[in-house]
Amino acid sequence: MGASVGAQQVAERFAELYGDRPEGVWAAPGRVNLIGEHTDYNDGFVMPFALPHQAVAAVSRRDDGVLRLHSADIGGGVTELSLDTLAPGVDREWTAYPAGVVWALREAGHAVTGADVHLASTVPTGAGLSSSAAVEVVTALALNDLFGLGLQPWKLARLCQRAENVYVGAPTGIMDQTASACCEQGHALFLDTRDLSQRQIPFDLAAEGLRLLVVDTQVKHAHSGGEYGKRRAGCEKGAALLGVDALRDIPYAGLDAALARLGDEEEVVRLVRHVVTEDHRVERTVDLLRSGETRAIGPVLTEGHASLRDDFRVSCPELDLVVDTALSAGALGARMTGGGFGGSAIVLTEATDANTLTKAIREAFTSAALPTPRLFEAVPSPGARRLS
Ligand code: GAF
Repeated sequence: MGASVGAQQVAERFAELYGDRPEGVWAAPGRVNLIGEHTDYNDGFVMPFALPHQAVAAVSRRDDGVLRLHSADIGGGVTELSLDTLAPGVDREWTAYPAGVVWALREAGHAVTGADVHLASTVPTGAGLSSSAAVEVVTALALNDLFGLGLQPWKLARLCQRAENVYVGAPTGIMDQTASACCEQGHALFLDTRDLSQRQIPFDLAAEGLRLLVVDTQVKHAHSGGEYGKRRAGCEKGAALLGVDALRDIPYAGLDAALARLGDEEEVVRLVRHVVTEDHRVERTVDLLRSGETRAIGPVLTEGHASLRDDFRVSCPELDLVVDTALSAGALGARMTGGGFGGSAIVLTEATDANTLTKAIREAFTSAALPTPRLFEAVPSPGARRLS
């Protein structure tokens, strides 16, 4: 599938389904995270950028308390829901993401009276590239515009996170929704997840003769949901043992002393070490990019992978294979991206080496009798916006 789906095509399908043209068409992208993994629920730093792959929604208002949802990507017809019956933890289907956003908006007191929605997305699902956040954010942005709610993008991201945490029941952080809502073309987003303050960092790899490849292993290990929650709980335990609000409050310079205080809490020690060093890696990456030393971020990305593999333990053999193969074939740096346990890795490379690396990774998967991974170039793209 290509990276984009046309506004016109989505509007036409809407008209077929609902009998009239939509009031508008909106888009919200998936993301890759350059660095800063499993830091967002520790009040830490992250640095995602938007992909060209996006969820597109054609939407019209209704005033009768009915929400109608349809997806071009999932079999089945139109799902019709009554707004009064929306409740957390009930819906286990894809519809929980857009319906959860409507629920979160209404719970926060916003007058959303119903909608007809048709969605089509090119964000790969189950690949750690935030396909769910893209659906949430595009729904929130459309309703924000149509009902004149006047909510800022960061606020929409917060409501989408609430939809995911409470309505869908996934204990995720704020990174993915903020990335989809707030990223800008040609930039990575340096986000402080404590207060949501943001800086757009210019990130134009092509101009520097570089490429960033995304390698979707197409693997999703079944235990991912529960393991994410366990890591989060372990981090919260670490913060409590250390007497801080969140692990963000442990300064890098004070890491050894903090770890010593944790004594024989070995698992917590590993989690704390990852989070504190990862926050530091985000800050190093920002400094390097701001001083024009883009190639020097490669080893920082690779260090981040080792920390996720050995300390945080969220990698898997397929992600390690991508990283090891890319580095042996001359990549500047590589790491898993997103929550882990499958999904995607990113590889920073000289543009001139991109084909060699692609071939080496494909061959390594073939030799290991694994399905061929999906590879594409990640170009920092626009965040959520109205298309028509
Ligand atoms: C997933 C979550 F949704 C994010 O909030 C973040 O925690 C990420 O995993 C790990 O950095 O994408």
